[in-house]
Amino acid sequence: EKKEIKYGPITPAHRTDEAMERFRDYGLGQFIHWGIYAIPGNEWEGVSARNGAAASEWIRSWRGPRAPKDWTKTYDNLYKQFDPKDFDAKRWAKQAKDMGAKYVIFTTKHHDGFAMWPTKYSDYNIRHTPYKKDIVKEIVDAYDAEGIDVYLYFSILEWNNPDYMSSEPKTEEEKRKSARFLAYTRNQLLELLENYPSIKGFWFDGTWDRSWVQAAEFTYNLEKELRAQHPGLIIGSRFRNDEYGKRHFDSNGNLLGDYEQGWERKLPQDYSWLNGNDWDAVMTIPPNGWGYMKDWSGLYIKDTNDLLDMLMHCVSMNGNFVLNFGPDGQGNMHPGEDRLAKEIGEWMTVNSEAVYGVRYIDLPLSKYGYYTKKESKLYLTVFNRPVNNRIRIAIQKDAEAVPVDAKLLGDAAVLTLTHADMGLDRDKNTYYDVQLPADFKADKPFVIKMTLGTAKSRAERLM
Ligand code: H79
Repeated sequence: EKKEIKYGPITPAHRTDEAMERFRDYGLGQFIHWGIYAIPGNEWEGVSARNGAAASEWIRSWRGPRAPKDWTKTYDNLYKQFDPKDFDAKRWAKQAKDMGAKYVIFTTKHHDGFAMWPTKYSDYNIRHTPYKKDIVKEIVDAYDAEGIDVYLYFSILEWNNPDYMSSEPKTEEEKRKSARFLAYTRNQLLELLENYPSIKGFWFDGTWDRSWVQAAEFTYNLEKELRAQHPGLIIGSRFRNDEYGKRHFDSNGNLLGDYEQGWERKLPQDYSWLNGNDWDAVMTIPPNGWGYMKDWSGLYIKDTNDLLDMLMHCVSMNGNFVLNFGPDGQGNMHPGEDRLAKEIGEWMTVNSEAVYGVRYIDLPLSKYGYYTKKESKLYLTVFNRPVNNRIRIAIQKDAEAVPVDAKLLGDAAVLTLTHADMGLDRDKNTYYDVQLPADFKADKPFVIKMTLGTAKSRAERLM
């Protein structure tokens, strides 16, 4: 039964305007978590704030065994040391470009409340650090210049703001505080749009507390206001909830905002879970930890093949894969991040055709890798190469389009493609076998590119 909802979605499901089509084509994005948490780098006095899956941007809250006695005060004064001598936004933008990222999401303000732009609405901002300059502007300008779309990460919650509360305001005093905090948040968001008009969207966070959830009318109106000020603006599903407190999706199950933000450090396993919605998945390189972590030792660090697997998993289901970087307090990426960015970029140079602008294709799942599709081209990115070098493509018997030729990306040679009708599920499917040359060497995943045509056009080609 459909519920009457006052504060449901403002934009239609599956927007078809140019800005949204662009979002849909990105494939790969970069996330950057940078703030004053980069200074401790997940440690107090050389000791990790949390063993195992530590999130370094949470150090103010998670404390750790060697935190100073007044650690929150120590933390709130770190901005006085923030002076990243090596920071060069152009260098980061160039690196992102070389990696193949089509968009970047940059932290303007995390849960600690520190603003990386010189906001008029709080003194706790970059202007009052020794660095002084507007970091958000430097990022926006540098990435714009590389043709990489910019999205701003913005956390609503603020640990150090006396006006912020996590619970629902009850007393008159609390209601005044809450109203002040909402007005402040509105001011900051409008300020970001005014200062950085070239940005394409927002990635919201920290919206789970009751103080925000109870403000459904306010947040609904604010979303309208943001959209009115910035046509084409793309907003994720974490921004707000309906009047029943339903977050991400309203009480009728409709997506709130333009893309689903539910995939943080995890990926959907089944295409049907996504309900046709646009989405992104954001991923850390260590198990957890978005801000700079000095010490990666003892943690499982994802390697290039892990990340490419996740990238193809996402794009094969119409999602964008956003890989996080946590630069240090001087403005340098972690050396491990530099290496991964380079390796992903090298792979993308040959294979990005299977990543950008591709769509899901309804084929029986392949045990070799992931399918993507663009117009009449079908791609299979192979992660698991069979010992007989024969890659079997199963296609539904009633499919209108079948592979009519095959080659490898980065290699001009035509591969042998044979039709076979003797597979295990042959009542439903028919099969096309691509034969890899026995002397073909690959130490990375590789992409088989096929043209889709009618079975008849295939027969004619073979004549
Ligand atoms: O910025 C990175 C993390 O610091 C941030 N999001 C990424 C992009 C992040 N903040 N919190 N979390 C991730 C996880 C939070 C989980 C919880 Fe809750 C918040 C547990 C309790 C409060 C939300 C509400 C999830 C469960 C209840």
